[in-house]
Amino acid sequence: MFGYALTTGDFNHDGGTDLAAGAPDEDVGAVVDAGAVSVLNGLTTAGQFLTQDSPGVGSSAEPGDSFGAALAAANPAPASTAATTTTNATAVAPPTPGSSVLRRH
Ligand SMILES: [Ca+2]
Ligand SMILES: [Ca+2]
Repeated sequence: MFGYALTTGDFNHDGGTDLAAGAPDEDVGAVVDAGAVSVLNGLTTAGQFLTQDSPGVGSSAEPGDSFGAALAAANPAPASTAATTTTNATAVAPPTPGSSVLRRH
């Protein structure tokens, strides 16, 4: 279910607000209900498709993970940002089951 959870933030620091949309019942390959998060850039047509298999997410896609069921945006000051991947938005360790935090860097 695309858009089950939504959050916004300027994840790539380009000045435009971006939209993150969770799809917790998305299958990742053969992994049922692993979940995924799509990040839509507000200024360009570029986007990202994140699953728990994506670099920097810190887990792997497993059945029933429901990644993207809840989303929160974290926008730390650039100087304090710890970039762990080359992607613009990184979903980090979920504070609660099924949730995820998108952190810009
Ligand atoms: Ca942006
Ligand atoms: Ca997992």
